Amino acid sequence: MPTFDDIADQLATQAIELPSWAFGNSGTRFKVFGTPGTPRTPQEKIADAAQVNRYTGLAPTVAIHIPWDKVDDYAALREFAAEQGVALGTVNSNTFQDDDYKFGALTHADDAIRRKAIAHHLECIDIMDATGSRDLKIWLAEGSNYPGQADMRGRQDRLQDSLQEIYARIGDKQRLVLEYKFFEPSFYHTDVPDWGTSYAQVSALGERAMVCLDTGHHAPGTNIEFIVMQLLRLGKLGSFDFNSRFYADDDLIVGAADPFQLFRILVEVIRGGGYGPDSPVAFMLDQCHNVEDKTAGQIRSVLNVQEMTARALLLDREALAQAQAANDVLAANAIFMDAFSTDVRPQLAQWRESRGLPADPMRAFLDSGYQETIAAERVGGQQAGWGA
Ligand code: AOS
Ligand code: ZN
Ligand code: ZN
Repeated sequence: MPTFDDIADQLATQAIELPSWAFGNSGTRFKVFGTPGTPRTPQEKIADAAQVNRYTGLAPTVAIHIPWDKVDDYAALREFAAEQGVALGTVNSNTFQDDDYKFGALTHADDAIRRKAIAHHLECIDIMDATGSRDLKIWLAEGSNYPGQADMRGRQDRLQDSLQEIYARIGDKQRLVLEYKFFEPSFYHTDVPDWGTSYAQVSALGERAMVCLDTGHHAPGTNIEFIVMQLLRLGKLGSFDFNSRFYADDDLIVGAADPFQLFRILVEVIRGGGYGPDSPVAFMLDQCHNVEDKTAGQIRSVLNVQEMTARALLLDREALAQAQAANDVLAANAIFMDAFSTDVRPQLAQWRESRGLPADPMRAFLDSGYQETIAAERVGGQQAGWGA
């Protein structure tokens, strides 16, 4: 098995993008609870995200969401982020909160509505130009609730037409990532329900169009690491939305519900060349903190990803390959489980200190008094956008 020293440098390149909406109040359709200190502006969300990076060194970028993070001057927002020590990352579009999109947006049969949805994405790309963002992330809430309600085939064709127009405006150094989700808010059919549909749609666009895999967007029991392997094999895994779940799209802290699944996913990411500074795979979080403090919740999340990455890097791949070749089922499984069962926390603490970071980032953040300060200063924090 490799030693911790063997993997230390690889850990140094880890970067996890935080979603601005994780810092806003969120909840379910039953209740959105307010948390003291919740940001009131995009700038305050970015300031909180910068705290996560300050104590962990793991989160150098913040994803924004349009219109939740709409401002007059995006170049100034970019400047503000830089002053806080972070950069603006992925721009997320939104076609799910407008009455016009009740029966679809990029798939709508009415051309005027489809054009409006395309125009929104072109505006997002203008924003990316100003913020210096690389990725446009598209998640579509479109679909139908009842058999017979919609012409699924026609919608698929219109989706491709719409994406072609959006992709034509994507710059040379920019990318389009298309997220899939098997249900919700539509319950009968969803227009981009699975990786295969996303793959088919983005493959028809070109090489700067990729798939976004949200770990909460699969049917229970789905072997997500298999999908990770396949998309990496096909060169089309663009990004992750990491979170964890017990039931559906719970958006809980990554690694909380099923740490072993996170480990298995990261093993395939590393195996397929999806980890490291030259990899095309963006690690992002897509989470909501409904009842816990948000900045601390984001710190817990990135630390969970780091811990599981370290364990996955420790996997003895040579020994595993030998056991696999010999069809030694139990030995192969034991090698796999040895890496998963390794407690890397003491070594990670030392590793952080050797790089000028607090050994215990959570403790350091809690001791800093930041949470108490924002709780006292900020009154009337913003809702993330969900659960209204
Ligand atoms: C929705 O279920 C998706 O996970 C989206 O990725 C995400 O939460 C949204 O794009 C935020 O705008
Ligand atoms: Zn997502
Ligand atoms: Zn989701």
